[in-house]
Amino acid sequence: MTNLETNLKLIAPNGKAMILAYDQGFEHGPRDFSENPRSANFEYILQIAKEGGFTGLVAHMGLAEKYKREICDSGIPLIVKLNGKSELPSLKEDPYSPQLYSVEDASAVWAKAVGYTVYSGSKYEAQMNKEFAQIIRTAHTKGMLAIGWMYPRGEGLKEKGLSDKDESVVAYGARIGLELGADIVKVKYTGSVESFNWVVRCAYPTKVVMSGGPKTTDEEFLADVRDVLSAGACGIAVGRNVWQNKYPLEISKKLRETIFNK
Ligand code: FBP
Repeated sequence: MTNLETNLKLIAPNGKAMILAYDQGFEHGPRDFSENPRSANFEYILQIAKEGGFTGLVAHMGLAEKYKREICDSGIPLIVKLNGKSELPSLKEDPYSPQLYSVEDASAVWAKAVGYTVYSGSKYEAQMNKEFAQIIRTAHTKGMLAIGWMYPRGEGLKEKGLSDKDESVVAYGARIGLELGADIVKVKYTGSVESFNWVVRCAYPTKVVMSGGPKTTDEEFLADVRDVLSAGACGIAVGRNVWQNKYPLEISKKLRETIFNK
C-alpha cells in the first residue's frame, strides 16, 4: 500500500470519514466560541476529537505546531489547513485566502493531510487554483492527502443570480476539486439527496464530505448527515455543530452511529 492509500484509510476507514474542523477561530474569529466558551481551548477540542471517535482533526499551523506532540499521541490524523483569512475585511471584496504555510511545514508537524480553501468564482480564483494545484502535487509526492474546501463565492456568482448552495454551483466547485487533483472535497450541503448525489457524481472518484454550517438542532443536523451519506458522500468535516453543542460527546456518538453504524 502506498503512503497516500494508508493515509486515506486512516482518515476515511472503510471509505467513511468523520472529520472535526477547527479552523473557525481564524476564519470567523472568537465569536464562534461564545456559545460554548470551553471551545476556545484546543485541548478541549482534542479531547472531543479523541473521545468522540473522529477520523481527522483540522487545525491551522499555529495550533498544529504548539500541540504536535499531543495530537500525535492522540492518534488522530492531523489535517493542516494551509491557507486562511479572517472575516474582518469588507465583505464586498471578492474573497482570497492566501497560502500561509507549505506542505513541508505540515509534514514537519506530522500531518497526514493538508487542506486549502478555493473560492471559485472570486476574481482571485486563478491564484487559488494555482496555489492549490502546487500544494496537491507536493502533498502527493510526500504521500499526504490534499483536501479542498471548495466554496464557490464572490461577485461573479451574485451577478449570475446564483447562490453558493445551488446544486450547479456546489457541483462545479466539487468538479474543480477533482480536476485539480484533490483526494477529498469539502462542500456545502445543497439541501436534498438528489442534488447532493449530482455533486458526488461530478466529483467522482474524488471523495466528498459535507461541511457543517452554523449550529442547528441535533435532529436537523443528523438528518442532513443521513441525506449526504445516502447521496453517496464519504462523510462529514464539521465543527460548530459538534463543539458548540451542549453535549459534544453525545452528538459525536450519534454521528458515529450514523456514519459507521456503530
Ligand atoms: P462548520 O462545520 O463549523 O461550518 O465548519 C466547516 C467550515 O468549512 C470550517 O472548516 C471553516 O472554518 C468554515 O466552515 C468556513 O465557513 P464559511 O462558510 O463561513 O466561510
